[in-house]
Amino acid sequence: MKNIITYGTFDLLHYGHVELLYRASELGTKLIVGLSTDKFNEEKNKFCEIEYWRRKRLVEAFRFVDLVIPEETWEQKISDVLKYQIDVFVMGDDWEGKFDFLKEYCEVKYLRRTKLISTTALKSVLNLG
Ligand code: C2G
Repeated sequence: MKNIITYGTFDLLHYGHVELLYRASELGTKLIVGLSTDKFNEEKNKFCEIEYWRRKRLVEAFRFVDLVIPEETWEQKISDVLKYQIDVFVMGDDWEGKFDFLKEYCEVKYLRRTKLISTTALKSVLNLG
């Protein structure tokens, strides 16, 4: 078994998110996703269009996602890595270097971000502000 974990909001789920999740899943045998709760998004100063339970249902729908857990704090990553015996922590490279402290516990990989798509761009197209 090779356990992978990644984290995100996955608001207005789009193919950039799917590419990241799929590529992360290809790195191992089990993919766990830490999904930012609505409350944590407020802490991240990130206004989220889609509420947590709907985002959870969407992310859980992918056959290559094995488990979705709530992401409630910045600090939970080390305990998650230990609790779920994570081998590889994965994030898009817009986070390059930000989670290198986890190298003490597992491999850390930053995958190329998918160009020309973002939740922000979708919001402006959908006039969501
Ligand atoms: N992503 C991507 N390509 C895009 C958009 C997003 O590869 N065009 C990746 C991001 O790099 C991230 C993941 O998809 O790894 C989820 O993106 P967000 O939902 O925007 O995640 P964010 O709000 O940055 O939350 O503790 C970490 C945070 O929870 C990350």
